[in-house]
Amino acid sequence: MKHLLARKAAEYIREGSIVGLGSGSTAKAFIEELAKRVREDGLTVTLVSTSVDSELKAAEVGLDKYLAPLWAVDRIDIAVDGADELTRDRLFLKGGGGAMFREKVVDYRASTLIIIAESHKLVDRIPARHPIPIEVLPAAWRLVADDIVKRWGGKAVLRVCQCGGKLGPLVTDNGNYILDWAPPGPIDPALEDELRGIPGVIESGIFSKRRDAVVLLADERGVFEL
Ligand code: ABF
Repeated sequence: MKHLLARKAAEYIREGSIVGLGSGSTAKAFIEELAKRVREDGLTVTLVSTSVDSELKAAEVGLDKYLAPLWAVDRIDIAVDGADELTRDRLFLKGGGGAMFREKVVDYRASTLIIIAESHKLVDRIPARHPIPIEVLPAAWRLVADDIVKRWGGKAVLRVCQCGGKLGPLVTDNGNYILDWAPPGPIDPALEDELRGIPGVIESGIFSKRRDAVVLLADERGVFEL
């Protein structure tokens, strides 16, 4: 299903486009399908990535010569990214894989944003099944977690990983930590800005400002646009 979605999204890419590469397994499928289009249709593109992981994927499938650092481009024509949860009115929850900060930098600037997701990720309210990821300054994680829980309730925990054989905080591509916050109920989209108002918060996985995104979903019957 991820490849069906990825193939459909790859059809949107035009010659000469500056393309934002999302992160996660669905975005990686897109990178593979884009590589096929570049190979088979002789397409020339410029690629900016939202994570080291996606950059490595692009290099692995032969797209390395098209990669550019973010600072080298003056626009992003189209970005293709995944999501952990999404609603019909295009509120997205992202960051399960930890890359939401650069995803937001790229996705919010793209002239066209395409979100590709399997249909089970469509939910009535956010969050439904996942906590809300919040990227924080490492030194401030405890204070930020306390502030959030005091103000809105729920539970906020530091994301840890078994990295290099040692259990410790997960460090993002930007050198920060992530809090996973389970609020007591559904969130208001205004929370995206309110969270950013807390000193020490860098960015969250709440994406409420791309109501114009093209959303492609897939189930066993195929791909359809939301
Ligand atoms: C990315 O896609 C992340 O923000 C999100 O966590 C993820 C979804 O991953 P997957 O496609 O592997 O389900 O954009």
